[in-house]
Amino acid sequence: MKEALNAIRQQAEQLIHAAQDMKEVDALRVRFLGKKGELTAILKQMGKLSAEERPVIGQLANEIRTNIENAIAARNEELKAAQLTAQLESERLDVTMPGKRHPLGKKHPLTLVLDEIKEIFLGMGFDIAQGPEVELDYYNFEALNIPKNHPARDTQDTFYINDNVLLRTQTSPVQIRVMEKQRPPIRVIAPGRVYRSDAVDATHSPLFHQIEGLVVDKGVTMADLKGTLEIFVKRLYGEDTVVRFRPHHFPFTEPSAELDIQCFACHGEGCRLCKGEGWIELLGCGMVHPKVLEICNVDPEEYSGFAFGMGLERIVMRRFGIDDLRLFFENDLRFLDQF
Ligand code: 2NL
Repeated sequence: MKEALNAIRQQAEQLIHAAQDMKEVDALRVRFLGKKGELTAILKQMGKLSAEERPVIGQLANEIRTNIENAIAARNEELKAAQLTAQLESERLDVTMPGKRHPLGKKHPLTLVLDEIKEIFLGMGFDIAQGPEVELDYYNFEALNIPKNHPARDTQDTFYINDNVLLRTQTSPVQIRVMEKQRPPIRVIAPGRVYRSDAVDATHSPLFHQIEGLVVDKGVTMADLKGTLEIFVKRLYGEDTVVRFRPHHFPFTEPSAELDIQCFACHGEGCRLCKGEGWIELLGCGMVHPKVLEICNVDPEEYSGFAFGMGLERIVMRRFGIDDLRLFFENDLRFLDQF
């Protein structure tokens, strides 16, 4: 029996030491120490022993049990440590590796310049107004004193959705809506997309951008118009910019004018940029027509106002030397990355 016990000890220790995971170790515990285990099986035969042999064998059996238990605990510790080491190894981070670069987008050139223009007018106390791009004929034309037979209404220029609904051809309807809703004093700019039924080429697009402005209050005069727009132009193009106002005609303003800036390339001499003119046309403006005020329920006897409008694309093209309008709308990253 002594030999049998020693054989169990030897085999158990060997197998436990060789076990590759804790499940295997547990199986060995059951095999040797369990209720139906090998050690128990031997102890069940203790009855056959003599009174002298019994305590000796009993002590040996207890010793072996303790030995096996210790071997199991030790092996489990080893396996746990090895598992932790392996896990740490597999999760190792190289903190010296270079970080992943996330490409940063850029603002679109139209947005860059529009942001500048908004900032200038916000600085002069203007609010920014917005309105629908799908408009009623009434707000786009009728309320602006553009009569039914006016060439600006020509279906060649306007995208009509039906007789009364169209894509706005200017942002003036936004300002008409402001006048309807808000009593003077009014100081707003209305930047946004506008639509004209034009064939696409280097200088035409069916979608482009306009910034219009409107000031209505008691005692607003042409001098306010000239002063405001001159400040705007000098902030946008530089303090030394030379400005001139030239008489013009719009159905919605009276009197009307166009504002030119002296060509910054040739200083008025005439060159390729200004097509020999010496001057570059920048915007249209005028005193709001009394009929337009009346239509919006603003009493022209009490109030007066000025308004202006400009196209964004041409301003941005001159700023960056862009010669083809289509570049703005193609979203070619080789173009957009340059700003
Ligand atoms: C241009 C000229 C202009 C206006 C727009 C306007 C708006 C209201 C009343 C009166 Cl609500 N006028 N807008 C006035 C003068 C000129 O735009 O050449 N735009 C590109």
